[in-house]
Amino acid sequence: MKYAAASALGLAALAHGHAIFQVISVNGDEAPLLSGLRAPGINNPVEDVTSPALTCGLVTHQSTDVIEVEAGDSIGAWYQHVIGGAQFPGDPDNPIAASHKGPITAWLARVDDAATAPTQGQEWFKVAEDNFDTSTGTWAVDTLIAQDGWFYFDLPACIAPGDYLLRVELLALHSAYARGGAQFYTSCANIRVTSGGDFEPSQTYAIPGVYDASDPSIQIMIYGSSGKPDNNLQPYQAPGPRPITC
Ligand SMILES: [Cu+2]
Repeated sequence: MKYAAASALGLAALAHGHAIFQVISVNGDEAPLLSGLRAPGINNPVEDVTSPALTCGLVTHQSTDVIEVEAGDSIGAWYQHVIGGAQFPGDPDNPIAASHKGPITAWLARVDDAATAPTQGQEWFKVAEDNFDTSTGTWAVDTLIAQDGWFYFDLPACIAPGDYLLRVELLALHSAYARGGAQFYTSCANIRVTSGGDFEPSQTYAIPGVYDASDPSIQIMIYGSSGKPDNNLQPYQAPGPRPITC
């Protein structure tokens, strides 16, 4: 009986369907698993917007590899249910449970050396976001699932050469109707921009610090009058500033 109870608990834990950003790609070239990444080993979300873990997750995998990119490159961030991929063959919650609707955003912080820079105390600016398509009712997370766990964005062409931390945030809103119920899934990547423009951000943001738990993009009921997570087909924008424009 004791064993059976433990198994039932184990299955309940599997049902959460969380995810981890664990591989980066550049123009379709995939780096090895966890190469260049500061990533959590456990797929639990961060729900406290004041937690240091909001920055890059509760980091347990800390690569010192630096991924070389050029401004304008297509960057991919690969989310999977657990480190390495699916939790088991046929895992229906890989790359992430379909319930976990929400936006995905990408941020940069300029650093002296991406291999060794601390995640805390950096000055971040947003470079990309995918929110919600009101015409189709499609969230960024729906697109990620349709692309086998990949979120793609273009690194703006004006980004200046140098080292950066790249932060990717998947924000799951399925329980966000309650304060503190929004789920943040983030890792960061060490990148080196080898050619680009001369962009200098006019404004930067502390992470944590940029968000408030009561932000209407964070505490939000996404289930519309139909009962579906369609935000009543109203526009939605991820929390924080709009991405930079070149
Ligand atoms: Cu989850």
